[in-house]
Amino acid sequence: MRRVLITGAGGGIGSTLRETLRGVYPILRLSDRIPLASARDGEEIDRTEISDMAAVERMVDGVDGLIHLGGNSGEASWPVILQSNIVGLYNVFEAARRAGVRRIVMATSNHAVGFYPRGETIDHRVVPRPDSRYGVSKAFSEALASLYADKHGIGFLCVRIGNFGTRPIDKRRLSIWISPRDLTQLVRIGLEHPEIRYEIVYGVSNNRRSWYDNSNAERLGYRPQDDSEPYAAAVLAAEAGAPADPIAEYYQGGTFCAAEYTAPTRRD
Ligand code: 15L
Repeated sequence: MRRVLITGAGGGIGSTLRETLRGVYPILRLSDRIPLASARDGEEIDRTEISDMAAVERMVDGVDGLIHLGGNSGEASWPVILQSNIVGLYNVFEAARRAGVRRIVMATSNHAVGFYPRGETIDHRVVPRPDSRYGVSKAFSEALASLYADKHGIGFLCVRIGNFGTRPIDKRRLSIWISPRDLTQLVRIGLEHPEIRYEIVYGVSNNRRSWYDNSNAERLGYRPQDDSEPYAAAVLAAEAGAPADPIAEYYQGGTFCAAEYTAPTRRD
């Protein structure tokens, strides 16, 4: 990997990877629709709105590996999701194919499978159960990645990211948290592992309270260093007595499941 592109490089995950991947590859190309801090040694700065195919073609030119974090990172109206996460995503994969990009690490999300109950442990083989329009767009990204892997031979690591941060922020996130160093490790596996064709893994640390069987990531060499448990007592104490929505509490996707919920009976 000579030139690695990070889309959405101005977001929380992107700006962290800008630091943790600094010097790992000869050139990091950093792209976002918002302005980014100026390029340092070994960096290139790009400003692209991914719904604009001509701009996306320029963005991927000369790139060997791509980390796709761009698009909308939460629930939004259908027109917003459609532009950023469906049209924009298609543009990135299709332009990458034309440009000969060999590897893509796709930031998908726990919300592609958010309607699995918290009582169930799920692995990388379960069918999607999206909990939002955003979750549907992430399930779409996994399907589009599968097509580009099978038909065009691009290697894909689809990482269903839980919640990224320096610490878990609430009870739900104790089960899905991922630390910066663990996500960096997973992203590097996605770019560097010699045998990746199409893989789905969970982007979570080694959390004792995990809802995931992440054996596929382990098979690829992932050895997470962090666990949310040392934060658990403080997180739970801060939440004690707070009113809980029964739908949000029941499902892994939490409030993404409860939002706009109108089903008369719960599907387990
Ligand atoms: C996600 O997929 C979002 O990008 C992030 O903002 C959080 O909402 C996270 O899921 C989560 O579930 O905590």
